[in-house]
Amino acid sequence: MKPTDVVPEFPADFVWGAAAASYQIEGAVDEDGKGPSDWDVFCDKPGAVYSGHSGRVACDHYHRYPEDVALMKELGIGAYRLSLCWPRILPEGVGAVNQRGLDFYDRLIDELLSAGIVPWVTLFHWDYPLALFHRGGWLNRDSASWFADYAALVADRFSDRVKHFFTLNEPQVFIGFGHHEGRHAPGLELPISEVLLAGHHALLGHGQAVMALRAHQKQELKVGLAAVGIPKSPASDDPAAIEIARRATFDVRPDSSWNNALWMDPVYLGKYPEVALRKYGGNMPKFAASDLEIIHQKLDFFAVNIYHDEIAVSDDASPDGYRFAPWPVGFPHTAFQWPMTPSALYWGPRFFHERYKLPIVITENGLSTRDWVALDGKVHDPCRIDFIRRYLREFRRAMCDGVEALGYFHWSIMDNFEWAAGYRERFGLVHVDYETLKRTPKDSFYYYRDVIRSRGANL
Ligand code: IFM
Repeated sequence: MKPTDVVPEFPADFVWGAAAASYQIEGAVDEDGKGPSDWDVFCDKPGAVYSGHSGRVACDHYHRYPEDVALMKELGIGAYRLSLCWPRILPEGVGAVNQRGLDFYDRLIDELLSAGIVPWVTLFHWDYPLALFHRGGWLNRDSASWFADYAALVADRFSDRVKHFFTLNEPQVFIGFGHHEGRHAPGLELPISEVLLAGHHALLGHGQAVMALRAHQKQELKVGLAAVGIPKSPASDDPAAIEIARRATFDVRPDSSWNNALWMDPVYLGKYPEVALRKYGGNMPKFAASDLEIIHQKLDFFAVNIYHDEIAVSDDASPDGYRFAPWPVGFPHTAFQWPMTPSALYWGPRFFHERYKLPIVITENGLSTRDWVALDGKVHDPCRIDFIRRYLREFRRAMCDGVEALGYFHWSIMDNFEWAAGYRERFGLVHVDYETLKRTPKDSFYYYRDVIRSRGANL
């Protein structure tokens, strides 16, 4: 696919944003009454996290948020996607409320609003209350109600000032990595039937949380769920190739929770995909039909985190009729070894919009690079500039081809704790020196600032 040569401006009301998540930047893991999360203990497990890193201090955003919000203001973003640390607010996950935790988010939200930045709040971005893990976590069906009670509390406290909410971030990852592959907290390696059960409860929690948010809203809220989307792109513009890619995008792999439709269809269409029922067979959880009614709440946008795609090509020898093309030798990859595939921001929005018929918000997109502060005191990250340019041109092309899109959040506003990869992977527009905690805007920060200012005319 060739990017379009002329990229028109993005609409005036397009939301330009950047994102981060509580455990990845806040630090202060045992301050002001916060309870422990599963990530706090997972990081203590030898070998679980690169070089024994943890989110104990992270970017110290908990104390330095005024400086970070000032940087966001300088960047010119209209919105910042943050997450709330559930055990900071409810140390045991349910029950007693930690006032000082709520106060922190009050301060942060007010600081954002006074800088003219709209907070888009994710309820759960992986730091799960340890006390609830001890009660079975997402494997316990009650987890859905625990999550909904937390959502109600959040709406009571913040929805006078926060209008945009996401329930879950990337269920594929906290269920897949966390409960199947053991690579993330809580570090479980369960059989697929248990994994699907935990996933079902998480989706039920999403549905109940949407209901709770709306029941407790102080203004009309806009609510979504931020799943990972790994689109499968066609190898050419040939309609048959596009059809293979479309089918592959919504296919499921029987031994893994890493797919799109398993998570998206129940939420947006009110049913598990037929292909999931067929391929998972008896491993699918048993549940009452009313569960799907709860999961299938009306949402205001289709939020999706897209980093790369895979190229699906026809293959008569495969039972599914396709396979993924290998990347050619020397194909560009990020520091994390993720392929650099701008077409993901064309085909992802196109296929997801076609199937789910909601306006698209890209809630995460970005890359890790090996950045450092150069002798001139600056951080030169030409790869990130090129990445942003290429991906946003493709997103704009999808919009030109009829995809309704509301916004784009770059991941991430600043370098941060990249889960099992610790601080090795730098995803930020702002460099963080983890010894001194000094922030240095990278070259890409200024490039993205100009993208925002020009509404994409400089892409
Ligand atoms: O850092 C993560 C984020 O927490 C969830 N989405 C992907 C990012 C990069 O791996």
